Amino acid sequence: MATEETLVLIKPDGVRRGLTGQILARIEAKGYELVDLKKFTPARGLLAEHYAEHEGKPFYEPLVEFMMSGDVVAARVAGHRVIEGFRSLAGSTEPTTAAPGTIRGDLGRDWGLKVQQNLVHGSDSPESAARELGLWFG
Ligand code: IDP
Ligand code: MG
Repeated sequence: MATEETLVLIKPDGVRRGLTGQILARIEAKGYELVDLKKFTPARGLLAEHYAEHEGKPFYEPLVEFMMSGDVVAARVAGHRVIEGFRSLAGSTEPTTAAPGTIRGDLGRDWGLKVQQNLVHGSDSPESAARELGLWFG
């Protein structure tokens, strides 16, 4: 069986705050493999496809604007059960209540904005991972 892969994004807040290395180090320290990495400012079209499931929600436009506001680091990450494992490392969506010990719980906070700036994205299922890796890594 091929090793499972997931898409991790370090969002613009993580890159701007200089947390890229710390976040990637947590992934490596957990034992997952960084297969490929790229850094660029994503275009609206890519983000619209990536976040299609959220279209129409109140935070959708702020989310897209936020994600276009600077460079993102995209990582192809591999390992047995990495999809579930990275979601566990990341912590829950809302950084105020994300568990301490997680990326969002240790390094994130609520800034009182229309969208939660919560440092990272991780694919949430094998179907999402395949779709998102195709979008970001082609
Ligand atoms: P996830 O990143 O934990 O999987 P999703 O529900 O997929 O969370 O939402 C995508 C992103 O949209 C979140 O990471 C966060 O940045 C933002 N977001 C989600 N729900 C809300 C909300 O209720 N208010 C503000 N921002 C939100
Ligand atoms: Mg999600």
